[in-house]
Amino acid sequence: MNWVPEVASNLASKVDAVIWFITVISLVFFILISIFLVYFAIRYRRRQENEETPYITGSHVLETIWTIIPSILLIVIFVYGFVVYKDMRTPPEDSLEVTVIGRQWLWQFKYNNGKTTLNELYIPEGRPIKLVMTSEDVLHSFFVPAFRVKQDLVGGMYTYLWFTPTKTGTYELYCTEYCGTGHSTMLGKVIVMSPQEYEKWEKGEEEKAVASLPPAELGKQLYTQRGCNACHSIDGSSLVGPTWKGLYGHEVVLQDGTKVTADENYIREAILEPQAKMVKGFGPVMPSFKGVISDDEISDLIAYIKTLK
Ligand code: HEC
Ligand SMILES: [Cu+2]
Repeated sequence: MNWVPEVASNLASKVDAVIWFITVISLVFFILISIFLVYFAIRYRRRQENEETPYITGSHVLETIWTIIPSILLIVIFVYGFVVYKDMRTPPEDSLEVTVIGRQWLWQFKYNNGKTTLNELYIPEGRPIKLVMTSEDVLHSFFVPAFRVKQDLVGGMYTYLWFTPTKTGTYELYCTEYCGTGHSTMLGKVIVMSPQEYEKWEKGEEEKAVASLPPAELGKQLYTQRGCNACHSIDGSSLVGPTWKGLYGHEVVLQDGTKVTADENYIREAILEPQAKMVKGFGPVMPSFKGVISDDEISDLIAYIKTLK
């Protein structure tokens, strides 16, 4: 049985240690107090009619003991927690910085090499990572259980957190601040790569390997990678945005009542300037993907949408 999530950062075991420390102390006292409670209830129960409770004036020794021991324990808990907290709030000087932008309802990551990714954070193993975070709209909260880090993203200011990933792999990223209709789909992945793999990724060498897939397949991957799935279904149901099922080649009714046929150019414009033509019955919540999604990727997405009849 897993009591706590996987341990995949340098901070994770420290946080776990504090939690176990507090949990064990609490358990010991809980059991001790429960045993005495039951024992005393039986031992000093009323045995006969008219039995009078004795008048007890107290014991200085006992009172001193049960004041001082818990006080010391609480101070130890505080100091231990504070030391770990201080560590978690102090990123090393040589941290690799990534900018995180939260918006309804996706995660955007910006790297020093100019790359931008959506809903997928790429980082190397074994290096301290500092995330500098902000929100474009409401409060969001960045939470990766395997790293034991959680921090709010607040509009108009920067917050940060840091950790050193200690294991390669893919880890779940959650938004843990209720941020509107799409909150539950505001999920992401943290991809921890070996330093060699990361170097390749930074230079963009791995993209060629993927490009051998057919466009519609690539588009299908982009649908989740770029976070379109947070708002668009492919099965005909309406989420925050209209479904993509049967979109291509059909007429779309716009807010002003006019109709347009959803062809390649319509879809392209919808991605780059979502508010240029508003679909009837939907709000202006789709973020522009200008500068985030390349022309190639738009073509792949269109190819994918074409397959959704
Ligand atoms: C935050 C929610 C949200 C996300 C994320 C989102 N969209 Fe949208 N999208 C909408 C909404 C709402 C509309 C309808 C209003 C409008 O036209 O802007 C829409 C409309 C569209 C349309 C026109 C659909 C139609 O039925 O006419 C296309 C095409 C589209 N989006 C593509 C994308 C692609 C591609 C992505 C991912 C790269 C994406 N969207 C991500 C909310 C979203
Ligand atoms: Cu959120």
